[in-house]
Amino acid sequence: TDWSYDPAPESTSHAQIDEQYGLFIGGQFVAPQSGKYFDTLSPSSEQKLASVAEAGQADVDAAVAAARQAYDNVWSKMPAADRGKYLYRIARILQERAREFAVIESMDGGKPIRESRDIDIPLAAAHFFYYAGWADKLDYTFPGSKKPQPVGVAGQVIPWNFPLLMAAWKLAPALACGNTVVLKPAETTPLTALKLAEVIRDAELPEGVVNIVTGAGATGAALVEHPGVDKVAFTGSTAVGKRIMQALAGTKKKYTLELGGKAANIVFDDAPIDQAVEGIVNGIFFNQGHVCCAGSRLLVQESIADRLIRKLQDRMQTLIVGDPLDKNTDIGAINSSMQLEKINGYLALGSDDGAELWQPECALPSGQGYWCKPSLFLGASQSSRVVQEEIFGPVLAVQTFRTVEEAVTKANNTPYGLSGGVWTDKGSKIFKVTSAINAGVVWANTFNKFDPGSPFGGVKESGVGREGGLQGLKEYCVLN
Ligand code: TXE
Repeated sequence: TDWSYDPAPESTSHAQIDEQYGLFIGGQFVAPQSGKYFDTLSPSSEQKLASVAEAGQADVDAAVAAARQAYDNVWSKMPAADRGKYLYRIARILQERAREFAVIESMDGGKPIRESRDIDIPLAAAHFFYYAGWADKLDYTFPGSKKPQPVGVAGQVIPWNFPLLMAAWKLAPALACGNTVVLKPAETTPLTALKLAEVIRDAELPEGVVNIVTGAGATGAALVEHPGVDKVAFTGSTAVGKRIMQALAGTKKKYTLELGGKAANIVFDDAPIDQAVEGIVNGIFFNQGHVCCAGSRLLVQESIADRLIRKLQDRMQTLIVGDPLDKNTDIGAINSSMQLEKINGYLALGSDDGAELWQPECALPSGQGYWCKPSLFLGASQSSRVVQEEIFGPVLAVQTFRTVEEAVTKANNTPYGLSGGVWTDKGSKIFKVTSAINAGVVWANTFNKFDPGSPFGGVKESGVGREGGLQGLKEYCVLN
């Protein structure tokens, strides 16, 4: 689907970033009670973009109290069709301000403007449109249930790889069925969530229905562990997801966790090879590889391995690493110095694991910024760390296989189960392999395709529950 949308003529192309942002609580921007702020940087220039409030326990208490009040007095009691109207309004304003959001997303997070303009922002608006439509259609929708009830106050914690889109994934279904929300964006990319707070204010949502608290992990922990929160939704690392699960054990909170991945793109010898190369490139280099469902492993059938790898290397020679705001850029800046350090740690591992590191002769921007070349690990063994662990960068581990069974065994042999890809000309092979792969989503002859109507989520260490579609909505409902 082409999610792009011609912004309305009044659309601002110009990014307005304030010097300082407070917390969005009870419909207003307020100062943090501790008076503490932190800087958010541009990963391409390492320059400060704004200072942002750091929410402490008292601020989280205030945000949860505001959400509770809005839940009890207004939002859960409102006719469902009216809730839908508010969501449509948010979607429409996001479209009108699409260019501004795209520029800020690329400045704060480092992703290429082509991606934030054509994917992140329009798809975020599409999520609000999609769930707006569900708001008044929930009665009798779920088998055996008369009228689903909202869960209550949702505490939502999101990561830095798709800042606005993750906010939309979390907020839209929660609001559609009558929950109120406290949302915490990631500390390296808070700006589009704060801009979204402005949109929510401009859409005149009742005060306290959406509250946004910025801060680091401690703020997230205070939120998910807050006794006033009824439902937790988290997207982030498997390590933190496990910690949250432990903290919630014994409470009655509902939760969904969307965690890491290590997806295999499996290419059979009968695949359309040029199309597969494009899919592999999109699978691992989209958003610098900061994608939980990235196709970070390539499994290629031995008989075509040399030819496919040569074509892939030729294609990688054409990739441009550079300024996120330049429309020609394919790979932008790595999101943070910490993430770059993590990726470089894996690149340094390579030969120790018996794999051979290959990178194209591409130039990296000189001077400031966090940059990484697109990289391949050739001949990686199944037990190597580059095959087993989530790198979350533009790094592809390449292995070969001979039979369908070997491909499936290798694909399933990691702790994760979020996504996968199959490339073949044979429909029967598509059915056989997609059903044998133990993952939440498996694409065939394409990769990284999203739709608000499609549920997304993982098995094994990739998480619990689903987001998107009707299944994602169900996670925010109590069904009687
Ligand atoms: O993740 P964290 P990090 C993976 C990826 C990456 C690694 C580390 O492999 O390299 O995780 O990234 C908040 N209670 N993914 O350190 O810490 C935090 O403030 C509650 C995959 O950034 O999990 C941020 O808002 N919240 C992933 C969010 O959790 C806590 C996306 C994610 O940060 C918390 C991101 C706590 N105890 C990273 N500690 C995906 N599934 O797409 C931190 N946070």
